[in-house]
Amino acid sequence: MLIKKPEKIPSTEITSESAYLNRRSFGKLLAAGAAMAAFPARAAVPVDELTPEEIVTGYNNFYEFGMDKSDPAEYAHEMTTEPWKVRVTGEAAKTGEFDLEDILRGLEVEERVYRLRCVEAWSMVVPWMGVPLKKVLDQFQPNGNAKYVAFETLKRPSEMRGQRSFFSSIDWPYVEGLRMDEAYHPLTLMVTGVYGKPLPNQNGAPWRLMVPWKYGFKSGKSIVRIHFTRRQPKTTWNLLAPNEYGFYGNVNPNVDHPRWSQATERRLPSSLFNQNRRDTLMFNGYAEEVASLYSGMDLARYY
Ligand SMILES: Nc1nc2c(c(=O)[nH]1)N[C@H]1C(S)=C(S)[C@@H](COP(=O)(O)O)O[C@H]1N2
Ligand SMILES: [Mo]
Repeated sequence: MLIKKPEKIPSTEITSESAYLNRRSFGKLLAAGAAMAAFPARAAVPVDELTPEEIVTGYNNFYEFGMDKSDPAEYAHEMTTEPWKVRVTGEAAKTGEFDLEDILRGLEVEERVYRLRCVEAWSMVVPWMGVPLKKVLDQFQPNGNAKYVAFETLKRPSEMRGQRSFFSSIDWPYVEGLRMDEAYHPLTLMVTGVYGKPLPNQNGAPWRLMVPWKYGFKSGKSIVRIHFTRRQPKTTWNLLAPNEYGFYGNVNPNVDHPRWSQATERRLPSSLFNQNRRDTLMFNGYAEEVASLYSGMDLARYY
């Protein structure tokens, strides 16, 4: 995303307010969506349609396997995902190395349909399967010094050809992080599947983060380390281009990327003739649920 400029953005199209998609049971989330739909900001409230599975699993960002959108689907099968160990470190009572199986044992997998908004100004609607991150983190009993949590992706150049690439300027492993209150928010999910199936490697098998109100780059894939820390962690894209990618990465139509507008997005499938462009919503449409996390913060400064 550092390398490729998105195409020019026409600013004319009037688009829609989105609502949660009612697929199966979302409990509280569905209730929140229904409440929002009852008081639409605009007249028409079309329900988001699911992005076709072949796009969700065929158009990916996973730089460990290359920079083209088709590279992850082509090469991610070279990554071994079994067994999968996760190292837990830092400010918590229970640290050490754990089998992913043991971490997930007994946790109920839910389906959550979320919009995914990439910082490159395209978006999808994806039926993820997963467990609330809170249920994962609680097991390790983070202590009072844990103000942030960092997530590290697998670093294994022998199986990840993008990590061997001369063209990559990323300092592997890929690291992302959240404030603890963001991590504990009920919308924040550890994803283990999509479209009712185990997560394909190109989407971050065997488990990846999904924080639906943030740009996609905040949701690291193929996580092997969880680190609780007192200090805001250094994160991959922020290190690479601090003026373009902040620590927060909250979806915000009012704060443009230095090289392009964030006011609108192309909802995939999108083509040259039908871009399927729509307005980008504050916090990707999840403001009702998450805006209070940032009250009093200057979001133009903490982008
Ligand atoms: N480890 C890792 N995680 C990553 C990325 C990456 O390159 N490496 N790309 C991010 C970006 S920019 C986006 S938009 C989403 C894309 O997720 P998807 O391919 O499952 O749609 O993954 C994010 N997680
Ligand atoms: Mo992205």
